[in-house]
Parts: sequence; structure tokens; C-alpha cells
Amino acid sequence: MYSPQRRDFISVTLGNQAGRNYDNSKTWRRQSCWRKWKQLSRLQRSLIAFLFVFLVFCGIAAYPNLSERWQDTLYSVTTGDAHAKAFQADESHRDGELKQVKAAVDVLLPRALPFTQPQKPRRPNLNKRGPPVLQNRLSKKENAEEPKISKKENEVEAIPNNKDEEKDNMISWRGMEIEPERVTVALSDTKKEEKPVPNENANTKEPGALNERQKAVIDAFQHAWKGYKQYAWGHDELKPISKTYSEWFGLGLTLVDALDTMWILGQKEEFEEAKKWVINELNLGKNVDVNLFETTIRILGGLLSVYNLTGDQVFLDKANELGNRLMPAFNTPSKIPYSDVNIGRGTAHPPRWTSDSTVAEVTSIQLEFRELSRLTKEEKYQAAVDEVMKRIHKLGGKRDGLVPMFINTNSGQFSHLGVYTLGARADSYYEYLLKQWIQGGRIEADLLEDYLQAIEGVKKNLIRKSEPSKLTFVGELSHNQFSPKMDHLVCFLPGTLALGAHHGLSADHMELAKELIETCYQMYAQIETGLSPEIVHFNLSPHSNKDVEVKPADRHNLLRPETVESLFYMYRFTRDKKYQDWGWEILQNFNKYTRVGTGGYTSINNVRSSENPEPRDKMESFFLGETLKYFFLLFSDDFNLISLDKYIFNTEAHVLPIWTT
Ligand code: DMJ
Repeated sequence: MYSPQRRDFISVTLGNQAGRNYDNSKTWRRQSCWRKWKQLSRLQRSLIAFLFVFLVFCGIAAYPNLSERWQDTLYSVTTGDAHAKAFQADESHRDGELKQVKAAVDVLLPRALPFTQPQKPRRPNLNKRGPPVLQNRLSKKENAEEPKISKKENEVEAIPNNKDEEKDNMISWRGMEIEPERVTVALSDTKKEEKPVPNENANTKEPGALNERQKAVIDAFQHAWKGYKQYAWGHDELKPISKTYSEWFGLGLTLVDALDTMWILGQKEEFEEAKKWVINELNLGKNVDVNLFETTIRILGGLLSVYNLTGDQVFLDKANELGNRLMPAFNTPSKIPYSDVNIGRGTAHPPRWTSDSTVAEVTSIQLEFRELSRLTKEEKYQAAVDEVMKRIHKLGGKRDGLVPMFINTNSGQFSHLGVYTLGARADSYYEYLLKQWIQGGRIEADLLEDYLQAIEGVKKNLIRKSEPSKLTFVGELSHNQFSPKMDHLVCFLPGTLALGAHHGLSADHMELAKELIETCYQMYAQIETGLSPEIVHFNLSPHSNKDVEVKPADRHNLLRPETVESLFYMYRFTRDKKYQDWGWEILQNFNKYTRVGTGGYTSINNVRSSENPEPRDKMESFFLGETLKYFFLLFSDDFNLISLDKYIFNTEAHVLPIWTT
């Protein structure tokens, strides 16, 4: 009944199982296998052959998936899980353009934060496109908001609670990790303290030995002050040519703006004299309409700064009085403040022709009001300005984090949509996002998120290179049309980018800062007087023979500080002397073309004419408040003189402390 093969098969199998006759030789095994195969029936052989082919086919089909898993496993074994996650996120970034960025960030376990060096640029991912993602490393149990970005478009990865608790407390963005610092940010916390915090960070240090360039700045200051004192004492601005003054708010704008500069430059006599004026003459109850933003950054900021430096209570009392008088500006249907306040009557209103406010103005009063709350323990100041930021954070109408220039005080919505600039009416919105985040100890995630998104928005929409020298510049976007127009005001940006990198943000920001400060310097160097015009247009055509064009209406120079300000930051963070040298050239050109013999400096109408730059007969208060202060700090090699690890500058160069416990 059974075939001989079948019987043989059985006997061989048994013999093998018993292990008898097995001498471990390959010859024996080859012969035995072949014999076994020959002993099988045709049906059995076909079945085995089919099974074999099927298995090979399955193996080939499954190979790519398996190999990816092996790669990841191998990667996480060799580099750690966090890196593996980042690696995976990077890979997923390759899936096309990101349309919307939204992430929730929270902070759980603050600890002392060393001031970090910029991180090395990450391995470039050539396929990566679109704006950034702020990764939320918050554990689910902490009620993290779900990331709202589809995996396909870009990855937002809420990394689960793992053994490494510290990881959960980091704000992570594109692989860079920023640890928060414990600060006295919550007003409810500060309320518990009994007394206002006095000037705990006061910098009462005498300036060290001065170098020649610093002495030249002191000389410039004294010359400017001489004109102001003689012809404009106690008034807003000096008109140095006509030897008189102009009034804007009638609050001694130049005098108050210059107080902390005098202190830092060691001009003690002048300082004491000016202080007496503040005590005896500064009348904050005047029936006068003032601009909320300008009064905040110049006068409130100036008073807080000098309180911070000297610890003299009189300045804080004045600041508190002014803060109170400015508060009516926030009584609007939308909580977005009006542009103008009558500080005597306690009434506020928008400009006559519109119910809009300027976006930069309503978002660049926060550093000052927040600091006033911290010092006075009066919550209302911080509450009012935080509300503005909260609303703007959520608002539609931005483009890749870039904001329009106007906002309506009734609806609380952006108006005049479609125009995006880093220049006038938007500039300091970006600056204050970063600086508030630093001021508060780097824990307010919405500010960081908005700042990082905006910088990506700048890179994506506004950055171009000029011809023929390939200078990197920041243009404007108007209803999808790119314009190669750059205000001198935009030259705050290299300094701000460098400051962010110093506080742990991407090293890419520092690279962009280096390119942009070169451009800002060229806006001076390529002009006949060596002074920048108010606005330049860059050439994009490959056939152009110069990078910079200046329209007749844009040829003026108002003694603005932005380039000197950025040079100061760049020197502090790179220690590259070329930034000091560039600043020195600029100071000499201010002296050559804007210094008025009888005292003071004047803005000019035509930077393109070294023969006749046409004096405008006005010395802006920011020349003393900002430009000369930044020159002095740029030329100083004492990096503890207003250390950037302890202080931030408001947008008028007034010194405010970074909050610590
Ligand atoms: C200053 O009042 C401030 O720097 C403001 O942010 C912009 N304009 C002037 C200086 O140019």
C-alpha cells in the first residue's frame, strides 16, 4: 500500500532524530538532504517549492518597512530616543509646504538657566519647506492643547512623558531646546511680597577707564546737551539752527529721554540738574493729548530705566503717576488701546481721521507696563497690556506670523490687510515679542511661538539679495507684490536676531543677523555723506551696477539709532572689532554733517549731498536717548556695563531688568 519512498522517509527521519551516524560533516548533510528531497513525492516537492517561492515573495514585499524600523531602532539605540524622534520629525517635514502653525507650549519645572550660546546650525534638510513648527513637549496629563497641524503637512509632536522629566519642561522648536527660568512673572505671586522690589539690579558702577572713541561719544553728548540746555531747556526738542525749541507733548521729552544716557556716560552734574527739573517742573497733569506709544517708550521707559539704575524713588513715583494717567487709553470696546490720551483730563481717543491704532504702537508698550506692575505691585498695568498681546496672538489676518500695520479699536480686528513690513508701523511688534519673552524669564510660550513664526515669515516672504553685491535685505509685501524697499528702521532687526540667538534661539538667526548688519552698514557706506537715508530701494536686476537707490523723498536722515543699536549687539555677541570700526565711521560722519557749531546736532534733508546736506533744524530726543547711548556701549569693552544677561533695552534704549527670583 505504501510506496518504498514513503517507508524510507520514515526510517531516515527516525535515524536523524536519534542523532545516530551524525558526524557533523557538511558532506553528510548535503547527501542526506538531497536523498530526502529525492525521496519525496512529486506533490510534496511541488508544495514545498510553492511555499518557498511564496515566502521569498513576502520577504521582498516587506523589506522596505522592516528596514526603516531597523534603522530607527538602531538610531535610537545609538543616539537616544529624543534624537530619534527629532530624526523622524525631520523626515516628516519633507511632506510639502506647511499651511498653518499652531502649538501649545507650557512649562512645568523651571530651573536655573545658563545663558546659552547660539546652537550650531542643524544638518540642512534640503527638502524641508514652509514655516516652522513649535513642538510641544508637554505631557498629556498636563492638559496640553492638542496640536492642530496634520501629520502630513508638518509634524507637531507631543513627546510623551518619559523618564527624563526635564525634557517635558522644555520649549522645543525645530530641535532646539530652550529651558525656562523661574521668574517673578505671576502677579498673584508678586502680590505676596510686602514691598515693591527696589532697584535690585541697579548698576551704580562707575564707568571704567574710557577709550578714545568713548570720549568722542561723551564729547558729542556734551555738545548736544549744550545746545539743548541753552535753547530748549525743559522743552521737547531742540531746533539747533534757529536756536529755539519745538513742543510735541510739552513734557521735556529730550531731557527725560536722556537721563539714563547721562548716568551711563557718567555725566553726573548734568544728571543732577536734570533730575531737579523732573522733581520740580515735570507736570504730568497737563491738559495735553499725548501719543500713548511715544510717551510710554520715551518717558515711562526713561523714568523706569533711571529708577532701575539709580534706585531713586522719585523716578518710580513719577513713572507710577504717568502709568496711571495713561490707563484711559485702554478703555476701548476691544481692549486694543487708542493712540492718544489726554493725561490731564483722563480721556482717550483714536486719531481724528480713523478708529484704527498702529499695530507696532499697541504692541510696544508691554515691557514698560509690565515692569511698572512688577515694581508697584499694581496688577492693572500688566493686565492691560497682556490682554492686548493675548488678543493679537489669536487674531486672523497674519501671513506666516507677519502682522498688518493697523488694528481697529472697535472691532479688535486687523485693518488694511495685505501689507507686510518690518519697517514703520510694524517694526517693534517683532522686537517686543522677543524682548517680553526674555524679560519674563523665557517662559511665555505664546510670545516665543509668535516671534519664531514671524522670523520664518520674514525669511519666506521678505528676504531677497540685491544686485550686484548680493546684499541680503528685508523688503515689503503689498497685496502679494514684493517691493525691494527697506526703511532704515528695519536695521533694528540684526540686533534683535542676535539677541534671540544669544538667549538660545537658532544659530540661523545669528547668520541672518550678520548678513543684515552688513547691509545696514552699506546703507551708510554707499551714500555720499556716509549717512543712511530714511528709506532705500535695493536693485534686483542682474544688470544693475549699484545695489542701493534712494528716491528724492527718502533722502533725509533723522539721527536714527537702529544701525548703531544693531552694531552694539553684534559686537557684544561676536567680539568682532569690525562692528566697532563701522560704528566709528558713522559717528565721524554724524560729526561731519550734522553737528551744529553753536550746540546740538540736526537731522538733515539730503544724505546724497556732501556739499549741502540741508539741515532740517531738529534734534530728535532719540539721538540722546538712543543713538549716543548705543555708540558709547558699542565702543566699550566692558561687557558688564549693562550686561545683556541681566538687562533688556526697550525700543527707546531704556534699560529694564530681566526678571529673576
Ligand atoms: C525711536 O523712537 C524708537 O527706536 C522707535 O522704536 C522707532 N523710532 C525711533 C528711532 O528711530
